[in-house]
Amino acid sequence: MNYFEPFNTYIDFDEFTYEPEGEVILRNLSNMDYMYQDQEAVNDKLSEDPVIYKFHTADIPEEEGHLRHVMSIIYPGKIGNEFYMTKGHYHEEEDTAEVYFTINGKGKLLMQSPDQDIKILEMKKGSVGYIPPYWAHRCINTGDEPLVFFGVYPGEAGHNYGIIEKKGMKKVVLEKEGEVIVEKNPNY
Ligand code: PAN
Ligand code: ZN
Repeated sequence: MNYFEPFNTYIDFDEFTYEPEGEVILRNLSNMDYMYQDQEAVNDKLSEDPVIYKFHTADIPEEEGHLRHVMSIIYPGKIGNEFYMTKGHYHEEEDTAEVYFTINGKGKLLMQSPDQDIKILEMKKGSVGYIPPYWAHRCINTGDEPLVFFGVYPGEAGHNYGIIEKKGMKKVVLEKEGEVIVEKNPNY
């Protein structure tokens, strides 16, 4: 049998580098412009096209038995009054879970069940958020520094962005009068 070789990855807790880098995916505003509420604010920022987040995925087979892992960095910022966030997804294999360990910053881990229940966990340095099977998950950076987390999920999980790309999630996270508030998504 050909055994997969063990390996280490090194995370720098100050610089948020990931070594070896793995596959690096950058998501700019133009990759998710339709996901923000305030389309005027989107249009104002599109020429600048800021990087909203990036993530490094270690080079591991997308197969049952393996544990894929990732370091994600969501930059601080807002589009209008809506905080920078990840696209969010369900897993393609819906009965697969995930763990998010926060390394830096603060934010919210917004989850939605197939029955449209919403659960929100606080993310802050040291929090280990458990995303059970079936729940869609999105991270929102509500702070003023990068929100960085390390995530681990089963190799076969896959990603299903479709429903959230079409409808968004039931709640949005905004800043109003200096407060972080969670509101019903008016377009949902
Ligand atoms: C994470 C996410 C990563 C980027 O690795 O894929 O944070 O978020 P989006 O995939 O929503 O753009 C994960 O949850 N993997 O399953
Ligand atoms: Zn996931």
